[in-house]
Amino acid sequence: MALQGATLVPSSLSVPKEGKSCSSVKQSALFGVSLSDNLKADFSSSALRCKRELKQRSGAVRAETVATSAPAIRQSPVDGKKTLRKGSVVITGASSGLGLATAKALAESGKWDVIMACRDFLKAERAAKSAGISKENYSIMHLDLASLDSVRQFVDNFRRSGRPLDVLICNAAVYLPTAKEPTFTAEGFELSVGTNHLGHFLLSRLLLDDMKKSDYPSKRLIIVGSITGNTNTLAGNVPPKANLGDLRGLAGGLNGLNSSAMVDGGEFDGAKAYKDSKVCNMLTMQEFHRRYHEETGITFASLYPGCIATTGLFREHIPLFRLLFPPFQKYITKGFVSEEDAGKRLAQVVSDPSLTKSGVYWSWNKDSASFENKLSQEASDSEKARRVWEVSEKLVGLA
Ligand code: LMG
Ligand code: NDP
Ligand code: PMR
Repeated sequence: MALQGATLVPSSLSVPKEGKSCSSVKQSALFGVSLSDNLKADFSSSALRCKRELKQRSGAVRAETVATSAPAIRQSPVDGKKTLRKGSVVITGASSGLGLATAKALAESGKWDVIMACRDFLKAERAAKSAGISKENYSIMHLDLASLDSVRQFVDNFRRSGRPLDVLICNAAVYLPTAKEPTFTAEGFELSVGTNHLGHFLLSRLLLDDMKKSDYPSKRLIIVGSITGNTNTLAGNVPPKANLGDLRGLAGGLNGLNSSAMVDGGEFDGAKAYKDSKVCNMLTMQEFHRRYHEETGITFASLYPGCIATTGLFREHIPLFRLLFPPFQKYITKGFVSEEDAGKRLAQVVSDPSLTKSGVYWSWNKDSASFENKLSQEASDSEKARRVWEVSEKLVGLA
């Protein structure tokens, strides 16, 4: 099918399960994939082409098991050499900042077909073009995480496209630090937690089935976290601090009417809502790991990519903040990282053979070396993770 890649890999190759059976070096070599031109040409980056594909394929491909149609590794009948197709990675919020930089890093590696899951198609197309991502390496699909209908529609469209799913990156986020009153998603959840956590929760729960079907050697589900949700750090102690409390607001539906718009049931605070949403993200990753890692072999991971002080995340902040924040992070905290470097970090979590450990929250030290970071007490509380999971399931209609 469309995604069949062709390259030379070691014939001693075996399919690793969570980095146990296949050595890093082998896997790294194995990922050195190049695609033949006719296969590259099959990958589209335009909306029209995407729609045409949908029309042509709808029905027929709907329930196709992608793993059988696009085996990750094939042995050539001619010379017996084993080949690995390109990986297929979905990145939410790839129209700017970290998501865009990661899309670029992965696309440029030549080893990935990048599906940019974005709410604004034209913006995403322009962003991909101006980042210089070449057409054959990406496509754009519509996804608005602030609408659970849109999430379901995305999953449906993705399945109809017949593509395999090897890696999912839950990256998109909104941050509303200056909002005085809460705003809401289509279903009436406070916008930050609704988008950053609940939208991704439904998306990843649904797409888990698709990932299970993929026979790609190293499948990964990555949820972007942050230092500011971790109160075991200086940054996590800048007020307002993250705190999910007893989840009474979340359990009430975050609707700001008969329940608080905040997870802990308190007064609305946009900056806190964002930090709370990141705690939910990091707890969800760990709960995924506990529930599904052994059964599926999927690597579940989160990360703090560094302070990318120049991204669109701060678009709602006051101009003075936007002016001072980058130099503050660069020269004072020294936590600053460029969008490009942050994209490379996230790309490592996607495909570096040494980062296959599941249940980990990755960070990078001053020399830009990755390490397993420690989460705050709340962000590593397994009982809270289970409750966030269960309450979220109800809110998104999975339970
Ligand atoms: C809240 O305010 C807002 O109310 C909320 O709406 C939301 O925006 C939220 O997190 C976002 O912020 C919080 C913040 C406002 O208040 C504080 O941070 C007060 C400080 C509380 C102290 C935190 C306790 C943790 C322990 C701290 C120990 C102190 C150490 C300080 C020393 C740091 C260095 C090691 O604050 C602001 O909005 C200020 C904006 C901060 C970013 C810019 C800071 C500018 C500093 C000057 C930079 C100059 C440029 C450098 C140029 C270098 C040239 C060589
Ligand atoms: P950006 O604002 O640059 O990127 C956020 C992306 O999310 C954009 O593409 C945006 O789309 C998309 N998005 C927002 N709402 C929705 C929605 N409803 N549906 C679909 N997509 C949506 O911010 P960053 O790149 O900084 O943030 C990316 C991730 O990195 C976030 O998870 C953030 O929490 C995390 N992070 C960022 C740090 C930083 O310092 N910047 C530090 C630590 C973590 P659009 O372009 O249409 O607005
Ligand atoms: Mg923070 C010591 C290091 C450090 C780091 C790594 C960050 C990251 N911040 C640090 C320190 C401080 N910050 C200090 C000392 C202050 C008080 C002056 C401070 C303030 C501050 C503000 C007002 N910082 C912020 C804000 C924001 O609005 C950002 C935020 O909280 O968004 C939720 C932010 C951030 N600081 C960071 C990072 C990574 C952010 C971006 C938020 C994120 O994505 O989590």
